[in-house]
Amino acid sequence: MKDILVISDNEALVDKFNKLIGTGMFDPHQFHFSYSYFNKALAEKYIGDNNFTPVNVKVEKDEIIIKYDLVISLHCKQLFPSELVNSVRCVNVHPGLNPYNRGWFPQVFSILNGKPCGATIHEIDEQLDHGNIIVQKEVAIEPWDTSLTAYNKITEAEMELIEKNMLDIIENKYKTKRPRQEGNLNLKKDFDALCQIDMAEVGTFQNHIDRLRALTHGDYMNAYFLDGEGNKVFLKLELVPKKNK
Ligand code: 0FX
Repeated sequence: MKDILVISDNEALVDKFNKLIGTGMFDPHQFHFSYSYFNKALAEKYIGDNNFTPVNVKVEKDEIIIKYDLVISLHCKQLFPSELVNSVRCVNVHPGLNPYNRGWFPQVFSILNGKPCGATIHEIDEQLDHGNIIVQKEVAIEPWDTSLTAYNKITEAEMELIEKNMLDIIENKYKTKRPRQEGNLNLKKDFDALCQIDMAEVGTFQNHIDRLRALTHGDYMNAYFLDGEGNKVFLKLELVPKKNK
């Protein structure tokens, strides 16, 4: 039996993963779940839960290397140190279609730059969302998609990939392929910069609609402009597609 550490900062995905384990598809005793040591929301909710514990991958890498045969990052917000990725097989479930728009919130950037998006499961190397690809699925972005509707399709694709491929991943029975190019990388600071709207910016309606739908994601307050007194005014877009019969 292989001991597997799943590290995630995304509670919804952990719930879905646990439901899959509950179907009897995997041995539940193989898995231990952790979240990032700085994730206050999960710490408050799961304090005292022995199967969902905080972890600092840099500080605890030696213990992880000794204890586990496989580490799965299921949207873990820590960068794995080189020593860890070079000593244990580490696999990342990523909400983007590598190598396009690697890094932060891929669908936001795909709406803006038109690069493909989807879900990828890949081996982790020393760079962000960069290692050899195990499996991936493209998701179409429609002109009426917002960040949220695109993201929902992507997380569905991620679960589909997990369901179909996780047994082979656990057993190390898969072939990988190298990403066909380096692609591009976006960081949190790139997303933060997008959020401030310059009211004097000139562009087409297409540019402006794309910017606002890329920053529209449920209750998140992303896009804003500053009023005359320097206060932020947040905005989001509603798109209502009406199909011809
Ligand atoms: O867990 P996750 O879906 O993914 C993020 C990165 O995009 C991913 O590349 C990385 N591997 C992973 C560890 O972290 O992120 P999230 O749950 O913080 O956000 C989900 C979506 O919500 C995001 O794609 C866009 C939206 N969002 C999130 C925040 C925090 C916003 O629109 N505004 C926000 O401030």
